[in-house]
Amino acid sequence: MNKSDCLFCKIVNREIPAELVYEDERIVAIKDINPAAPVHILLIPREHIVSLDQASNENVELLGYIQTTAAKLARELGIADKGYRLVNNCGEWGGQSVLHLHYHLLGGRQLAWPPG
Ligand code: D5M
Repeated sequence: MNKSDCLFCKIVNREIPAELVYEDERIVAIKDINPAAPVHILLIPREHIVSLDQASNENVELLGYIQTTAAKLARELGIADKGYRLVNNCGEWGGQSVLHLHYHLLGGRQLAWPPG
């Protein structure tokens, strides 16, 4: 799949509507269309990186920025005090269905471990 066929590139470029929670020059955050928790946000870099497996040391700052922004959003959304989870699904066995790197921010209920 190339960038022009990528669902999250289309969301980032506002070609497909999504419930935007946050955006800046590097990332957008949207509500997951199929929420697995009361709060379920996707943090998506504007840059098309297929997966964490495809990320390189050039992306280190971006990856850190996604994490600190997730923490900021968690606090703003009121899930930080009780706790939350930040998840990256990588590849087929990791459960990745959209081949554009993204992180799931999940919270608002007690989360189970280990995941399925
Ligand atoms: O996560 C991909 C996630 O993307 C999955 O939880 C559903 C969500 N998704 C799919 N299409 C949309 C749209 N159009 N808006 C919002 N959320 C969407 P993965 O880790 O790749 O399985």
